[in-house]
Amino acid sequence: MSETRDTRSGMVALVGRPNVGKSTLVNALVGEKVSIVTPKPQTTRHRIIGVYTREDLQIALVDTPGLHTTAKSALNRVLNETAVASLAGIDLVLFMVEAGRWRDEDAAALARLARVEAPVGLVINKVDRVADKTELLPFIQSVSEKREFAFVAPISAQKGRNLDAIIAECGTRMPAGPFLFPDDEYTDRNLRFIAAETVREKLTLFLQQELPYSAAVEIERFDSSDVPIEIHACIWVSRENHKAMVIGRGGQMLKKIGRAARLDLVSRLDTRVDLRLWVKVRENWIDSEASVRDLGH
Ligand SMILES: Nc1nc2c(ncn2[C@@H]2O[C@H](COP(=O)(O)OP(=O)(O)OP(=O)(O)O)[C@@H](O)[C@H]2O)c(=O)[nH]1
Ligand SMILES: [Mg+2]
Repeated sequence: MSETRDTRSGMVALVGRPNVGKSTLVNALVGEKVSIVTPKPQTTRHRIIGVYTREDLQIALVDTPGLHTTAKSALNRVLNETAVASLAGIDLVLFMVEAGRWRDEDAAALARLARVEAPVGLVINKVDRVADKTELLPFIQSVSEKREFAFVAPISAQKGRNLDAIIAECGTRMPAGPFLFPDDEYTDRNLRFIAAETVREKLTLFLQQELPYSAAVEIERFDSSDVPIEIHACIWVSRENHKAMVIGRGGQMLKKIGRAARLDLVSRLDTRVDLRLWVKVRENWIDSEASVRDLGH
């Protein structure tokens, strides 16, 4: 007789305004860098799945772009749409906020969950930043009253605090059934995507102001048939003066971005990587829905 395991498996979406720490939590739970993280809002631009697997349980954690209210450009609109569309077929939603900070954008993000049928858990992140813990309780109380939450979990995604509680709360709400992903797979994204995101992460980290939001990365060549793996990436910017900023004086900035991205990829792929970068201008691409979609969003 064949042996059947009692397993649970389901989908959990992380939702919240930009910068609350959704991607950090996905990475911490999965134990791998699935989704890029930067101190700047609107870092995540795609629906990215990170897979948590243990013997009897698999949770597909769906990272989403932060929901924002300043939906001025076509890119902004597409990001919000991506986040909301990610809620289809979800078993549980984690609504994430920052401890002690409730903003209009949090309220707007929560409002978008009004018609969601799945249970919604409240995750209060960055509790490590609250020095006086007595301030935490009234904050948790006031946010919990804003809708019916299945549970409340104060955590620090960055410091790894109380993450067991998240797994436990998610685990009990996952339907019984076979795993959705092979148990050695930790993301639904391929290396090509990961390479593009790694370049975008360094670009966002090293360049100030609004430039990173108007930059996209496209992989033009990805050849892993030999060592080193050969990757050619194009950084698309929306204005001519942005191109000069990305390249930097004497090409210094582009070199810095390339070096940091390459080192990251080498340690992740555990092999040598030959990464080449180009910068090209596509005028005002963030304002054109066709260009936004064309560049992979
Ligand atoms: N102090 C502290 N910082 C955190 C914690 N979790 C995340 N951060 C920081 O918060 C910033 C934003 O984190 P992300 O994970 O990129 O946030 P996000 O919600 O995915 O943001 P978007 O993708 O823009 O929607 C980064 O600088 C993180 O290092 C935490 O528990 N404590
Ligand atoms: Mg993110």
